[in-house]
Amino acid sequence: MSNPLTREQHLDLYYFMQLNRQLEERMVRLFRQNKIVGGLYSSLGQEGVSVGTCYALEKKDWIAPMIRNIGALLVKGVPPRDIFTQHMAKYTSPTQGKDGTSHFGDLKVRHIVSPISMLGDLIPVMTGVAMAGRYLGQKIVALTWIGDGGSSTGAFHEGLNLAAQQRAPFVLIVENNQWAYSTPVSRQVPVKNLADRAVAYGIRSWIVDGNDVAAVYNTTKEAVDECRAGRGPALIEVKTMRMRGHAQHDPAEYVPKQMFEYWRARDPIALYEKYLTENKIWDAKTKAEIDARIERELDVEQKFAEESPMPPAELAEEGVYCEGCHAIEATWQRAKAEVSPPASSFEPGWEVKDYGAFAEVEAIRKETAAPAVFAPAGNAGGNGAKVSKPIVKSGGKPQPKPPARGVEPEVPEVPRVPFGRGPKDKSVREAQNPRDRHAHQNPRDKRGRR
Ligand SMILES: Cc1ncc(C[n+]2csc(CCOP(=O)(O)OP(=O)(O)O)c2C)c(N)n1
Ligand SMILES: [Mg+2]
Repeated sequence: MSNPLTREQHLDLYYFMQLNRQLEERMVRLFRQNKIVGGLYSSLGQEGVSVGTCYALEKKDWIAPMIRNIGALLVKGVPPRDIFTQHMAKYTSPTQGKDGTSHFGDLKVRHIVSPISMLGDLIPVMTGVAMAGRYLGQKIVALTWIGDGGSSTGAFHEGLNLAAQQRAPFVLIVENNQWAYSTPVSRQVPVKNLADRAVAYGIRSWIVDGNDVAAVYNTTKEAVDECRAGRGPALIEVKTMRMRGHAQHDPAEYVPKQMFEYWRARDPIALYEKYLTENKIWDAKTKAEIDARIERELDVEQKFAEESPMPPAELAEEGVYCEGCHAIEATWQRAKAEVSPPASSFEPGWEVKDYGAFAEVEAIRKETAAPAVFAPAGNAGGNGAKVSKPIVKSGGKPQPKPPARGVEPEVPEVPRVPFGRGPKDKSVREAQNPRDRHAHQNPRDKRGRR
């Protein structure tokens, strides 16, 4: 893990990951005490993703977090009390108790667009933010996250195509945490690497070990720099694991135990602690000081939230629609004349160099030696476009190579299990042992029930 981070920055990454984890652990306790009103989603095991990606941004840049990105909110400077009060629906929360999870933003100071629950919709929205920033001359980058499940929505593909076509300074982090509710990635996507989808949009992509915070930071920094230099957008797939169920109500009994064990041994905070120690970036005393600071800060923030009042009943009628409470104004960082006629005027007319001819396609195919989509059956392949394969990053550790395009990836068979069912459930037993199912279906089989 060689990177240009200073000691302070290294310690910052630890502070934010640990703050993220401790804050969420406290919220789990509050949930069990019935003090959390809304849904509670865990980012246990994914702290390195939220923190490492957001830490690569500048203050002026924009984010739009999803449910497992509390770490990014903390890096952006959102105080833990906002997260506590928001989940407890307190009057002192950013939404004054109108929302029970993380649907809040900060358009003025921290540049945070509120989450949108419809998965994928933040992609076109943040593409718009990126394009608007460029238009206004702000030199900003916009970044959002999407899950493996969310990457199968129409909005994902429409948004990414728009971003690619507009060369928007937009970074998309695809959080491949292996599960979408109870559905494993292999059951909803026929490719192993979600980063491979970037090829379809002609944009650059990376694959990174999401549990290696320094690698996540470095890769995102590279992608952000590319976007700021006008070479966006960029897609980064982070490989990680959702270490809890979808939300508090879900015990995740459908996840194979060995899979949890595998990823538990790759806990991002434990790995980073080891890295800091081995590289002599800290010692036991520094760690104890940071941990104590987190404890102190969270004590104060939680107390504030618990002692805060619930909203007055009358508030339910107010603030449903914006009645002039939000003034949305553009912050111009360039002369408007640059983007107004006559400077912005151009001669109408379109040039299509090869007239879209087949001959040109064949020439590209010969040049790249890549099989084209119109190849005979049994010779599956790409479209001949010159787009590089994802760059695989893991902080110096060897990573399995992504399968060559057109090659069937090895996807492990995972039994299909209905959402929320555990290993003792009939449907799970049947999925794992098909003979049980026949036993039920065959009325002549003595073990079967009629
Ligand atoms: C368009 C859309 N479809 C379905 C849902 C319901 N939903 C909420 S979270 C979720 C699973 C998301 O899985 P993934 O994208 O992998 O994110 P993760 O929960 O693993 O972070 C689904 C299906 C939704 N919010 N929006
Ligand atoms: Mg997922």
